[in-house]
Amino acid sequence: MFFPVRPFFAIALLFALPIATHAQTQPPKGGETKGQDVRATGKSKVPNVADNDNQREQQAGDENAVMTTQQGIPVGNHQNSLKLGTRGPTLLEDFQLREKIFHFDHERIPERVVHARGFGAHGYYENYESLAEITRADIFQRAGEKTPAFVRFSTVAGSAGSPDLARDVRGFAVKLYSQQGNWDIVGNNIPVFFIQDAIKFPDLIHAAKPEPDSGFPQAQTAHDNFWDFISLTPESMHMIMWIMSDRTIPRSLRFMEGFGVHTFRLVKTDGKSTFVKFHWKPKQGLQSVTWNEAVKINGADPDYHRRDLWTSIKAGNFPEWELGLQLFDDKFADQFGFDILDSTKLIPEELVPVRIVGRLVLDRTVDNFFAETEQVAFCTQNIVPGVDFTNDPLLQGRNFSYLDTQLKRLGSPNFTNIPINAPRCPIHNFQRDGHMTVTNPKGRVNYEPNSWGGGPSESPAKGFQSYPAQEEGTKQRTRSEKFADHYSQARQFFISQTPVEQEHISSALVFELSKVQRVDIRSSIVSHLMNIDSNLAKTVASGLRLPEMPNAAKALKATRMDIEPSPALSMIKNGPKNFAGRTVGILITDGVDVQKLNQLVDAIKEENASVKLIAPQVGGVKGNDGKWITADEKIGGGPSVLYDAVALLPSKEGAVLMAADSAARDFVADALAHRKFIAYGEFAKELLEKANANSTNRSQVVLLDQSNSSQTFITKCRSLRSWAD
Ligand code: HDE
Repeated sequence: MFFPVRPFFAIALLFALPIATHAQTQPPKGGETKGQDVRATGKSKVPNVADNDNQREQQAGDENAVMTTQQGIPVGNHQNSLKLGTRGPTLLEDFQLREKIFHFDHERIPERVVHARGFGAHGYYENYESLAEITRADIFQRAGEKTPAFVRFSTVAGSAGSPDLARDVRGFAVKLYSQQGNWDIVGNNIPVFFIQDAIKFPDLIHAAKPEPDSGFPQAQTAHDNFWDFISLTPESMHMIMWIMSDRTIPRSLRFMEGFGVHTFRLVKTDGKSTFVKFHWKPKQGLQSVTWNEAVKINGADPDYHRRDLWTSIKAGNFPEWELGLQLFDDKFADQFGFDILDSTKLIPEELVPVRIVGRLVLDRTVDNFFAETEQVAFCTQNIVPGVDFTNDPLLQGRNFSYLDTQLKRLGSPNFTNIPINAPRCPIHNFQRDGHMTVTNPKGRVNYEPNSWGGGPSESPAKGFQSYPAQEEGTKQRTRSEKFADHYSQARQFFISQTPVEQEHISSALVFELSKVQRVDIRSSIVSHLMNIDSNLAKTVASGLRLPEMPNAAKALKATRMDIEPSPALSMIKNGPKNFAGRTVGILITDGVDVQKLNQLVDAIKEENASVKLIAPQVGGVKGNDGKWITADEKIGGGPSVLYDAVALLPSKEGAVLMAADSAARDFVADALAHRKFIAYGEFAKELLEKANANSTNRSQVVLLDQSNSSQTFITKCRSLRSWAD
């Protein structure tokens, strides 16, 4: 039996040792790589294999526990079902077989109706300062206190097996296991939403999901039904600007912001309330990929985001976000031109600054994907004393939906007892029984009040108290006047972007609408764009070759042209200041200049970035010092779209081979087209020019001719992409 070494192990080796010392003169032999999955332990373990009935089977020994059935009965033979003779029919009495197949048949639970594809990790929230002057929420009382957290990131539209780089909003759901119960901030990586009222959510999702007759397209909004719904829902225009921007194709889950979206309340001990919007700001800085890259990443590595999060946590590069609060009072709310209860609007940071109050660190991967990531059940209704809802009609609807959906998915009201969902503080109540009860309450009392003198009772002082907001009005199905401006903030978002980002928005719109077959839907979207920015509308119309320019859509409220740009809304203006956490893919061949390679690797590691070595074969190459260097990927298996920057270090002979190899030429051509920084050794010039004429004259390309040129390359990499070329 051959257990291949996993890529993580190879990477771990690469970082554990400098290249020169780790190199050996011969390629590693197959036997040296034997072992079980080493991702978790880093240790390899050869199973206890014994001969049995002429078959090689694993048997219990010193290291392995005795296998049992679910009932605890020790298993004597796990390779064969019980048959009559060697070739006879299988016997119904084989309880082992029946139990195993029965369990397997029921391994799946319904996937989430939205946000089905997700990835989670454990960590903690650390509070920087006491916020007792704003809220009584326990986690905010003491500086330096850590609260355990679990975060699940997700896409929205695709099913559980869809690719990570779909153009889509990302879910950013945080469960905080506070001493006063679980608090879930179930947010997204975009601060606004498509619709203003929860009653439209099923329509939005039906329109976005695969069309009901054909069952496609999967994980894509580029189809008629989605854009038809959008063209008839002008309140979605602000969100459309965001989803057509690069925010919906993040480079990594580590490089995106998170937002609570709705306005909530923080309530302090004396009952005073402050409105709040929650922000998660990535310490790693913001970064996205281009659409062409996203499409190629989906083919090369559909698990790109989850693999990135998993490997960086395993490598000890724990991603961090700072929690920011936008705090404001009723006076601000009344004066603000938009309704703070309208989730299609944001409050510009220039108007209400974001106050940083703590950090969220993800430092532990899950042990089991199903038990934790799949079974985690977020509910917007999970709030703690000191936090409260507002009347945002979207939030009010969500508070029903999440509890309801968990029952469908997890099958029992006892889902709160599953370890990932269970609070980490004492639970005392009389909620009892039901499917899958795992608690075993003692005694006769199961109601309150009782005169037996047992059981918990309420505490007005310690317990949750709803903020006593004054409410009155006529029962009606209408929206507030203040929700009516659908275009002004869409415009503000667009004019806050750099020209490169604006170009990406218009290209995304052209791409998506080109997949829409009905010309009237394309034209209708352009008519909405006219209310946002006439140049954007014209660019999209000409990109679609619309037969004629439509009139601007009829607006409930005219777009405000006086709103200033908000620089905080641009990703490029808020990129990282360094290259930490990013990856350089280095193309090497036999005869690679080891000194140059080591210099480059050192400079990259100095920046807290990482390296992947790509070679003609995954087994590796022999350096110019005669020693062996193990590769992480084979050329073609590690296209440049998987890396943030690339380096080309073929030997003279290797360069000739690479220039004739289409995968190597694509490696370079893509890196050039995606404006990545490229370092190259003297022999790679021809390869670069084969991929794109005159490419060596571009400022994104750095010749590694002196010892400090590795540093020059890394310094350039800090701006992530060379948009100027
Ligand atoms: Fe959700 N949403 N949503 N949503 N949502 C769900 O709950 C819903 C909305 C968000 O990683 C579901 O457990 C309604 C806004 C995230 O497990 C469901 C409305 C925002 C996740 C549901 C919204 C979100 C969900 C599906 C309109 C950003 C994934 C499975 C009123 C602030 C959580 C589930 C995870 C999941 C309903 C709108 C974020 C059906 C009715 C706005 C991050 O309950």
